[in-house]
Amino acid sequence: MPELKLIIGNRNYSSWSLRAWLAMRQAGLEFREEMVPLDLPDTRQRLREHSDAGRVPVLYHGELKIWDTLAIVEYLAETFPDRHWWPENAADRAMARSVSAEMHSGFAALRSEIPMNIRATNRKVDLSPAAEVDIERILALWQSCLDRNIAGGPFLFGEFCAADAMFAPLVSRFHTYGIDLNDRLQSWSDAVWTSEGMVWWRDASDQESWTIPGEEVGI
Ligand SMILES: N[C@@H](CCC(=O)N[C@@H](CS)C(=O)NCC(=O)O)C(=O)O
Repeated sequence: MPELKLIIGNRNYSSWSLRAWLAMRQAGLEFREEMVPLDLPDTRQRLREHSDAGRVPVLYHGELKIWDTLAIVEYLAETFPDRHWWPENAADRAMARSVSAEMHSGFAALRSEIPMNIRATNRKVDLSPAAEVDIERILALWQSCLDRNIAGGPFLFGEFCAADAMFAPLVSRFHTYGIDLNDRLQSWSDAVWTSEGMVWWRDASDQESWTIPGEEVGI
């Protein structure tokens, strides 16, 4: 089997890198990684060496290159069907894909107003009405997944799946900016936050030396 290599950005700030990496890590795949630190003078050129889209993550599987997080997850789900990427049941799987796609394409206000900053805690930001609407929708999405009460674990669809990875950066954001969750959502959020892969990624974020001023928001 050809080697898997994932190109990622800084762990502390690159939310899309985290999603792909965590899905792969929690699925138990062996892969190498290469980091392209963001917001440096040569970042743009280095990203373009991997993809004309100029963004991370990018996955190499031997000679094959896949970019954009959902495409990476779906490629891996096809290529490694023995691993757990999506729920077993077709209706659950359809919902997991729907919430993941909504995350992938939505919540622009929230994403720009409270960037992922894993190391930061106790930040306060005055959110716009649009970001508040995003939060309401996200909470409702999570609740509707958990209300399905799927056995097998504490995650959105029981066992950890790609949908949990898609929302992992929001778990981090809600933690950083102190956004309250009800008990049920908090226990899911804690399960993601303390999952093996997330703990490893958080520890590695703590050791990074880069600071991106534009991503340091809140007081
Ligand atoms: N739709 C893309 C979004 C990827 C993306 O926006 N990645 C950011 C980092 S989280 C990036 O590469 N930014 C380029 C830069 O900051 O120069 C995906 O799902 O992978």
